[in-house]
Amino acid sequence: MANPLYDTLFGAHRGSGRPFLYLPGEDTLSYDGFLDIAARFAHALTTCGLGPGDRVAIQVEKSAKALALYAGAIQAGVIALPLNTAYTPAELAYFVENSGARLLVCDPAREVELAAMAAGFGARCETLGGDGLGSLNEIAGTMPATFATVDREADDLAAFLYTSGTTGRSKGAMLTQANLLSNAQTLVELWRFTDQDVLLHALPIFHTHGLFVATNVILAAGGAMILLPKFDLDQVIAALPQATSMMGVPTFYTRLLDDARFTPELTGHMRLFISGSAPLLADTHVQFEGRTGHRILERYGMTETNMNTSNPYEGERRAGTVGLPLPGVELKVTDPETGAELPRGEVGVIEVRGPNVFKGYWQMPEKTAAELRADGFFITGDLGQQAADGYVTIVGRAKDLIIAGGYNIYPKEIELVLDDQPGVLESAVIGVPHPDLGEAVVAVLVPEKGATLDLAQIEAAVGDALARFKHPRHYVLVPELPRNTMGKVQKNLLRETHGGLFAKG
Ligand code: MLC
Ligand code: AMP
Repeated sequence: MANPLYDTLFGAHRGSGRPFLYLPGEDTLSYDGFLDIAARFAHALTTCGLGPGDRVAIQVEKSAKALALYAGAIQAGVIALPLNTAYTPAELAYFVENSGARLLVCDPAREVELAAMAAGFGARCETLGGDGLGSLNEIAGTMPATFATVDREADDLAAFLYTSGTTGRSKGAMLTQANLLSNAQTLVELWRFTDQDVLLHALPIFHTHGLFVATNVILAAGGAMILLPKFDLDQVIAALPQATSMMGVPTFYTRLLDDARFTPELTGHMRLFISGSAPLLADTHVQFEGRTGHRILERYGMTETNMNTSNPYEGERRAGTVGLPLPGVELKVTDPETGAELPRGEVGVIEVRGPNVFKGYWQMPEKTAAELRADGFFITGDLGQQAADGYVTIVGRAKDLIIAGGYNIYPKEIELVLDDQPGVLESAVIGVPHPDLGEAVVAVLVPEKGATLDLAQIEAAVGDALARFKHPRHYVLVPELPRNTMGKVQKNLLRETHGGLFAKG
């Protein structure tokens, strides 16, 4: 095949006459209509000077056109770099510079603040709004609806997804065509997706879950999606009767369970509910089954590896576990100190190897070497155990990471900003249990001797530097941080002390 990812996910549906996107309040978009738009975007990218292997940074609202831009990039052999719409200009500047993107596509409302930054890094800036309008759309609109698909090898890069790290510096995870394709095909089979499926899609499309799991799986199956701009309870409940399946982060399911309209009558026709990106409490799993009769299928993945494990479609969906390694994915649990494989049942770091595992971090060979072993095993940083019958349970994290509403937040990134503020001697950022988001960010600050902290100024500085979802929801002032004999801050003690901050009631 000339371009395995494009040909399989997109090109194969030319002439199928099937629907692809149901867009509430708008006309349904067929695969053919979608592929026409994608081809126009492929031309637009080429017209903007991008060729195979170049990067396009994309920070746009969720829409059919945004998905078509992703498809067009793959067709043109351009590496797509989707970015969270919450990122600040300061965060975006890092991504554009680090990736060497030749084009930044942003919302028309942000063009003024971003164009000069992009130009500073030699990148062009074009726009695409949530309504599908913008300068890139205007260029695309003048282009033909067919495009000669650019040849790509399975090992060529298809996308970069930036993921923060424990050092506070984001890394571009390089994903190949084969990474994305193999995972989508495995999941279609495992989860029994067909062209009769209609997936309720309320996730953002700038992360693995919404783009490479939800969208790619539906594309590989030739099914359709109800594309909602975001998770909105009323819209989700209104759309459920037309759907056969849904994917979401645990917050989606706890919010649905909190709503009296979420009944067995509303969900009786559904084939499948899937959860991932953050731990689904066993209690939520049980409550969900009690309410709807459906057992949520929980799976486990990450940016660098796409999906690693899943509970079975048929067979036991075991609450509190993330199921079994996917076909073709090897999983082992190792000693965090020595890297030696541990016997089944023991807790250690989860490592995975398979066609799903990324190629490394963009231009960061030392960081790649620290996490991706020479033998191909990726060290996930998640702590877990595998039972004798193969089921994997995640029990914690070796990495200092907070997951709020399915978004990863690395404390170091926030601590670096806080430590820079006037009067702050040092800081420790922790995640504490939160009834809606799973975890919420709390900043523990130690003022310099005699200093009075100006929290409004600190919040403003955090606001300039970091996306809203990373902002501490609460600040605590303490005279000193608890440390162990090695001088390391004992965040577990801070979590114990402040764990009840957001308790219900
Ligand atoms: C929004 N806010 C968040 C937040 N989402 N804060 C912390 N964590 C989040 N996840 C902020 C908003 O900016 C807003 O700020 C305030 O919280 C209230 O917003 P909201 O309207 O209540 O939030 P909502 O828009 O409903 O979003 C919550 C959410 C959303 C859970 C629906 O965050 C979401 O769709 N999450 C999915 C993330 C995801 O797709 N993760 C997959 C990563 S891939 P203000 O200004 O109002 O105070 C991955 C691999 C894998 O992990 O395995 O899948
Ligand atoms: P990201 O790097 O944003 O893709 O996030 C990946 C991380 O999310 C993993 O390393 C896990 O810590 C977490 N994660 C994903 N799925 C699950 C799950 N089902 N249960 C617990 N944690 C999960």
